Amino acid sequence: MNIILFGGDGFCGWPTALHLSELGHSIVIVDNLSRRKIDIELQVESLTPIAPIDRRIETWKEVSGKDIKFLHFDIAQDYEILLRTIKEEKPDAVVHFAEQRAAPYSMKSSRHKIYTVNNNLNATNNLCCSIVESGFDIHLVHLGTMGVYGYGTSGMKIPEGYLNVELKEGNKSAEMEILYPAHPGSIYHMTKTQDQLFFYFYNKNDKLRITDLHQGIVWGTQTDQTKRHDNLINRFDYDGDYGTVLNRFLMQSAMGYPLTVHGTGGQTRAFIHIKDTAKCIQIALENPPQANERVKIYNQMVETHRVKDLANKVSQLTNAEITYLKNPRNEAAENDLHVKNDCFLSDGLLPTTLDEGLLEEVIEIAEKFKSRADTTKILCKSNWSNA
Ligand code: NAD
Ligand code: USQ
Repeated sequence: MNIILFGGDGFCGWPTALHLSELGHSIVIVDNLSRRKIDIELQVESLTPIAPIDRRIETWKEVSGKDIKFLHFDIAQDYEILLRTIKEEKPDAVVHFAEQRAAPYSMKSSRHKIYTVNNNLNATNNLCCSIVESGFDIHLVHLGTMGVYGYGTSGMKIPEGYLNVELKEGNKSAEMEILYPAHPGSIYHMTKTQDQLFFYFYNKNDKLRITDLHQGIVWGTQTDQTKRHDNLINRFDYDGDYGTVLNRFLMQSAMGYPLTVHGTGGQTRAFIHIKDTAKCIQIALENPPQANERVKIYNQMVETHRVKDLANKVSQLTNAEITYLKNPRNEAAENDLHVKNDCFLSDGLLPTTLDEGLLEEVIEIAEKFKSRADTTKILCKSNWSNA
């Protein structure tokens, strides 16, 4: 397939680009490198030393013999260039990673809220518009989030996107299929719930074929392809804005820094290894929705854990201390989470679990690169409310 990866220089996009390239697909990466610029704004760097995008691509050519094309532009702002790219590249499918993805960053200030909303909503709408305007039948695969469902205890297994409900008014009732009610917990997560409505509309109105992947928290760093050369290494965020919980705990344990559990640590979240992210996107690309099919939604996650259980697991492995900090977020202190993920399992995903991958991450990444860490950047300073 001809595939364009929007946001293909990022943490999920780069290993996915290499995975799909290795499988023989023709890959174009579009990225405005905003993630690298945010590192400069936050005065922090990936724990792993990431090469510039041109060097990444040259190195991939050397080790695999395969070409990846890179185009540098902003899909939220440069609509005409986006449309021209779609018309010239004639992709069979596009994968959309190109959003501001950190909840704490989206809650830092009004400026960060406005940037996140403008960037994410315009990126998604521009992409849908450009596919419609091109007139081509292109499968759009989007990286969404488990957070669209929210993190209250729902009392049921969260379905893959849709719910059948009965509407009642007096003695009248009607059955309906609806999107699972949206419960965003940050401005970032709110943009993902809005993305769902864009997809609902463009699918209904323009018959766009869309797959929306409701992904859990991604952990791990390397894949079989990114391990093939130091210049291909994936990014590893550990700072208080972009670092996600499990990767932060792994890095903190290597540094001898007490693990930073927010609140009671009773928050339950869904997790997936970066290798499985790439594999799931492959599966989604190989199983596109048919013409006239509604938006296909998969829950892209492997296992759920409470934050305090993760801290204990890492601590058992490394003897790290654990601290319980005042939670900077406005989120439920405790929640249960049960999620259906039958689609990927029935389509052949053989997932990597925490028990298999944790030690390798501590030794090969966190220990190896700990001297690059700036400990002043570890604590999460973005507060959900001014109180
Ligand atoms: P990332 O920030 O590392 O990568 C996103 C990439 O998109 C960056 O390279 C950035 O420069 C680019 N980008 C952003 N806005 C752009 C624009 N307007 N035009 C062109 N390029 C743009 O994030 P990631 O962790 O790779 O996440 C990718 C996607 O997966 C996001 O949409 C995110 O919401 C979703 N997701 C990530 C996780 C996770 O744990 N990392 C979990 C669930 C879902
Ligand atoms: N947490 C801690 N200590 C820390 C960091 C986080 O206890 O040092 C807690 C948070 O308070 C939260 C949980 O861990 O309860 C998860 O936080 P996170 O930063 O790992 O993940 P989150 O903000 O939800 O966002 C990440 C990605 C986002 C993706 C989302 C998937 O950054 O792009 O959409 O995971 S999900 O959470 O399933 O919605």
